[in-house]
Amino acid sequence: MITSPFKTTKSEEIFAAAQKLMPGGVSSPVRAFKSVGGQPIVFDRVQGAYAWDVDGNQYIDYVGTWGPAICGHTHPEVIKAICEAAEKGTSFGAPSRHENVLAEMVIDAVPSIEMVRFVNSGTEACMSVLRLMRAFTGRDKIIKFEGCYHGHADMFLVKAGSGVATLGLPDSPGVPKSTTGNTLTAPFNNLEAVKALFNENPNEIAGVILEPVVGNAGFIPPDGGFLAGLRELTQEHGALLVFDEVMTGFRIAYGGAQEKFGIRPDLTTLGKVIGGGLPVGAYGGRRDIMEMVAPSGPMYQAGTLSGNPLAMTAGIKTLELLRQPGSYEYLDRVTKRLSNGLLQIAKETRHAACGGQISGMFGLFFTEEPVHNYEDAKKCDLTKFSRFHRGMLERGVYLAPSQFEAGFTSLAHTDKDVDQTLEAARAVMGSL
Ligand code: HOZ
Repeated sequence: MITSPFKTTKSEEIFAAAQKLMPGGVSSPVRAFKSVGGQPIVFDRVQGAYAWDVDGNQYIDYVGTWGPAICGHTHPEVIKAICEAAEKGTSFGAPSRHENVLAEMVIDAVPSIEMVRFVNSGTEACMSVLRLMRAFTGRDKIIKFEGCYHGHADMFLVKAGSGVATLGLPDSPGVPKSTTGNTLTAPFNNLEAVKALFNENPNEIAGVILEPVVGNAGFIPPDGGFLAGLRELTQEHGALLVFDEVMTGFRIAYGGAQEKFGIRPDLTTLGKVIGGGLPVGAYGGRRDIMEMVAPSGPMYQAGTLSGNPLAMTAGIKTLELLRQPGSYEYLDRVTKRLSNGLLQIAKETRHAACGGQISGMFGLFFTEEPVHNYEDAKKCDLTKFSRFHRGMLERGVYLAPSQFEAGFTSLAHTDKDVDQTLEAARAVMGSL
């Protein structure tokens, strides 16, 4: 916790220099703190549940490098495995047995995955899966949901979440209308809207892609029956159901949202946790669909660093740690205490708020009404969130710098960390 006066002189110096070197001073937009104001904090190191900035401030970290750090940052066993693997080479560009091991672990864990292809990021996984959806069905149109984010490939930058929502950007310039013309959108949790799109576009829709629990418009779980309804509708119309489990995969359950909710999609995208903190993505699903991917089949997709031995090794060790009995029970218990505690404090300090958690993924909105979709999320009090964010930062709690991002805990977060976080929240909400 930060006890001495909060100083950020070095962060400011480094970020000022960064702004002359990189657009907005960052390598990815949300981390620039634009929507919450103030300067971003420049990190020096991370370990367990904590991050330290270049000025020496220590934070309880609820971003966890945006999800991958589910075992805690720099877990000694993950680091040891990476170092040992690095001795043998950092990139092969050839098959390695690490790929088999991680592929088997993914196939065993994720109910719908029979075959998997490794790529380098969630964006890459989603753009590849989209090509596969089209190749397999021979149809061009897809349905996505407002506020869901499937990476920054052109055809997904339509009413997207994450940084696009955070910065309040219209759909991005540079994306030709011809590229997004086949991307249809519906509000999350609205089956009627999806039905209408299927009826208006008979035999034209390749599939429906969604984050089964939205994490890129804040944390928004599916209403009862929504995922099952999508499964039925897609089957009825000969379309594919695709779960983007880049965030939820191995996070809300070892087998992801599809295990948690008992719904089997046709295809799934993964990222974040399966790379244990190194750059990885993956897509997988039914064998008959995956066999369309080159060189098995004609749908082309490739990558020099795909299946990278260091990333595979970090992923394998991370999944081994997660597989230990009690991991998900622990994540759920700690995160529930955090989430319930935040809601209780909001109530006591008379701030309208709603939120929740599933296992180690959580969210909090400052709003009167429940949040079922992106439109609801946009009605929340963004100014209050910014002030809350700043106050927490100054008290040593690092939250995602956007109302439109989920929070993440890890196996390294303790009850004491939660107590300290709630103590900080009480002080901040009391002063808003
Ligand atoms: N798209 C990431 C979270 N949804 C943000 C990544 C980053 O800014 O580092």
